[in-house]
Amino acid sequence: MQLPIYFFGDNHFSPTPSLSNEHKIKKMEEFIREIEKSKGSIFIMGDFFDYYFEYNKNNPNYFEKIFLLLEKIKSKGIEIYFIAGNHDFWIGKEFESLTTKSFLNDQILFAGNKRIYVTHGDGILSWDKGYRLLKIILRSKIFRFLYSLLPKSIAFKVAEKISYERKDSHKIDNKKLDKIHSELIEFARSKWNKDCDIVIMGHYHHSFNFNENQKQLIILDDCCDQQFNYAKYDGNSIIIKSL
Ligand SMILES: [Mn+2]
Repeated sequence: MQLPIYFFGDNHFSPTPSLSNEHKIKKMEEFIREIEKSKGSIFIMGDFFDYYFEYNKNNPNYFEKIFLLLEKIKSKGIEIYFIAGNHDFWIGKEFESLTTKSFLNDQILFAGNKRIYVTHGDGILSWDKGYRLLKIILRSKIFRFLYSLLPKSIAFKVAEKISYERKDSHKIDNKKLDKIHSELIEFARSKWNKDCDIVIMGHYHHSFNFNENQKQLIILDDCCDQQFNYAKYDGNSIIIKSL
């Protein structure tokens, strides 16, 4: 994996055209201009798409513009890694071919002199039990096959509904936020104990950093239409930046 590595995610690019989508694309183009000289790799941390389902045949490509952006990045000699989020785990060969490598599960990176644990961040919390089961069902081959048989217009409506409800769950108060952070710190400690130095995740749509004994937990903020938040790892240390 080429250094530096740029981590970002939660762009939530929508399959339907919108002004917000156009702003996000502009922000991402700005990001590409920023990184093209230093080459390296990008690591997309999931929920890059708000909804993504790839059909084996007659796949409607809602994301032509986004695919062109990825091709542009690749053409500049930058590697592209992708880890699935809770909105975009139904990727297929077409999307994968645009990336250097795509992953459906958490990864440990050995790059530079740190070990980095990368996760989207969903399904970690103690009260996510029901969701963890749902996650297994939704990702199963059989569910995916049955879902692919639905008329595309209906499949799309179902997905829009799920997507909306999932996003709603991000509206939380401070007390809940503290509880979330303390659980994520516990999660990070379990990875630090297994020799990882940095645990990085997205999903929570806000920024949070925690250091302990030279180990780091980084929760990255999202890439919305106003701001493109990312982390740059040069092989020694990781810094949080935004455009
Ligand atoms: Mn997510």
